[in-house]
Formats: sequence, C-alpha cells, structure tokens
Amino acid sequence: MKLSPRLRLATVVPLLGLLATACSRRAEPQNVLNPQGPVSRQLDRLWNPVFAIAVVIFVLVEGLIIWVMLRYRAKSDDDAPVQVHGNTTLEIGWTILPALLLVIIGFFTVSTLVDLDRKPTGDVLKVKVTGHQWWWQYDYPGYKVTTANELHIPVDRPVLVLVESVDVIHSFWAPALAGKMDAIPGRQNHLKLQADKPGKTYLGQCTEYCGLSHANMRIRVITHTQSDFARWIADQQRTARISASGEAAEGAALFRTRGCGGCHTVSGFSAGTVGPNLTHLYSRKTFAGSMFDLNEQELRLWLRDPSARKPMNPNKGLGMPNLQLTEDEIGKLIAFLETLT
Ligand code: HEC
Ligand SMILES: [Cu+2]
Repeated sequence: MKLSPRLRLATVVPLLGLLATACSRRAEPQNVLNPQGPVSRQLDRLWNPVFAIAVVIFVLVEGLIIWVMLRYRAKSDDDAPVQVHGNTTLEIGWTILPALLLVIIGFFTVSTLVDLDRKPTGDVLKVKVTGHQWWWQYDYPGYKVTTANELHIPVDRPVLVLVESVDVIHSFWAPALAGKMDAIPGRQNHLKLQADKPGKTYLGQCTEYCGLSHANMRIRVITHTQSDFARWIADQQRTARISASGEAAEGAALFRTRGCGGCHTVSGFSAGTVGPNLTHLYSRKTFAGSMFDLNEQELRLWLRDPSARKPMNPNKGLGMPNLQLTEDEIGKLIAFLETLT
C-alpha cells in the first residue's frame, strides 16, 4: 500500500505537533515528573523503575520485530520461508518471564498504594476539600477557617486532605505534591500531601469531568514556613471589618439588598454557602476557580455578567447568576469587596 504524499503529510504533521507540545514550558507547573514533597516523591520512586523496565521491553520487542522483518523478508514472489512449529523452551520462557516481572511490579505498586492510603500521624494538618461546580472550598476544621480556590499549607508538615463534593464527582490533583483523589458526593475520601519548599505556588486542577466549566476549576497550593502559615491562619480567623461610612459602606448595604449575602458568607455579616466564602477575598490572588487575577477590572467584568467570563449555567442553579447590576452598584460593591482583606 502506498500513501499519497498529501495523506502522508496529514499523518505526520499532527504527530509532530503532539510531540512539540511536550516542550511547552507552560505545562511545567503541572509536571508529574518533578515531585516537590515526600508523597509525590514516593510515587516517583515507583514510577521511575517501572518506566525503565517498560523502555527495555519496548526496545527489545520492537527491535526483534524489526530484525525479523528485515532478516526474513521475502526476496522474491516464490520465496517461501522455512516452516517451523513451536519451540517449547521459548514459549515457557516468554510466559514465565513477563509473569514474574508483573508480580514484582505488582508487589511494589500494591505496597506503595497501601502506604499512601495510611493516614499520617503526629503533627498533622487537617484540611477538608469540597468540590463545587466549578470551584474548590477549603475548610481547616482545627482552626475554624474557610476559604476557596487557594489552598495554603505549611511546609514539612503532613497534610491530611479530606475530599468531599456537594454536587457531582470531581477529582483533586496537585501533581507536584500528590496523586489524584476523587471527590464523590456522599462520601469522604482522604489524601496525604506534603511540601518541601516555602513560598511556592503549585498548580493543579479538577481531573474528573464535571460539566461546563470543568477546565476552569483550578487549584493553587501555596506553601508557607510554619510561622508564615500561623500568621495566615490568624488573619483568616478575623471576622470581617465592615466599613461604617463611605462607598464601601454603601457597597456592604447593596451586598445584602442585592442578594449576594444569600449565597456568600462574609463572617459576622452574611451566611450564604452557595458560593465561595468572601470574608478574606482580598487575601487571595485569583478568583472564580483561580481563572482570573483578583483586581478591580476583572471583578467589574465578573459582576457585569459572570457567565460571560466563565461558562456556567445559572438557569439550572449552577454558578453565579447575572444580577443586572448598574455600573454605580458595581463600583460600590467592589469598594466593599476590597475591604475584605
Ligand atoms: C445564587 C447565588 C449567588 C449570588 C446571588 C451571588 N453569587 Fe457570587 N458566586 C456564586 C458562585 C456559585 C460563585 C462561584 C463561581 C465559580 O467560580 O464557578 C460565585 C463567585 C463570586 C466571586 C468570586 C469568589 C472567588 O473567590 O472565586 C465573587 C467576588 C462574587 N461571587 C461576588 C458576588 C457579589 C458581589 C454578589 C452580589 C451582587 C454575588 N456574588 C451574588 C454564587 C452567587
Ligand atoms: Cu470538577
């Protein structure tokens, strides 16, 4: 069979394109092969030898196939090869060897799985992660802190992540720090996670298709020294200071009358639980599933029409509805939001 030059091009170009994506520096923050903590390192230590074994077998098998193709190709039309039937030694060999290899790989895989599943002991930080369509909620039950989208952890301290969901199945994955864990409504899964280096932001995202904005349900894990983390927790524990006068005060009043407080908690002020807790919104760098940088322009676009910025389905109760705010109301609401530090 001969491929036409055009067909050949149509096959090769997409393959080269795929190959080139491997060079993307932008993908690097979610590189699984660059572990940044003991849990992901343990996964890496299992993966590396299995990959090496797979490469050896691949080269061996493919090499043999190519060698046989070249060595025994028909030299002319009536060149029939010598007919052979079976070779007991070979057949026993290539049954036992792979089986043995699989048993060895299986042993190390299962023991790693069992080990990863063991809950950490000692000075453990517990964080409850809850998947929502399409953002993440983080609760620190030991500290009575609730935040969204940006997960803050101290370094060198094991974190026990309790993974839940309020709607559909999501999956929590920060590749630099640990493997994936499904967030399943009605049950609680757990995941161990630990980071080495402070002052880093590790990216991740939801890895179980969960509807319209699945791709916009991103994760940021921000690491701190122990003392910085204590400071962050103390900041998060403050109740919001609500301005008594000026634009921010007008914004606070609108926050109530325009129904924001029915969906969003601002501690000591409103108690909604449909959307992210906004008590310390301005302690975050991003919003809406970490899609946008947190600043006035982005917030203005968001409040004008949330679904125009992030695909959601407010008609079905999913995501934030368009509240038909005037530019004046938006300005005041932003002035209020900016006080939520
Ligand atoms: C019907 C419920 C509902 C109402 C009412 C509502 N929101 Fe939201 N809001 C949400 C949901 C859900 C999200 C999360 C959207 C996402 O990221 O997918 C959100 C996200 C936000 C965010 C981004 C928070 C973050 O950290 O990601 C801000 C800011 C916000 N809303 C402000 C407001 C303001 C101001 C009002 C009132 C004008 C308001 N919301 C009214 C449901 C609501
Ligand atoms: Cu999801």
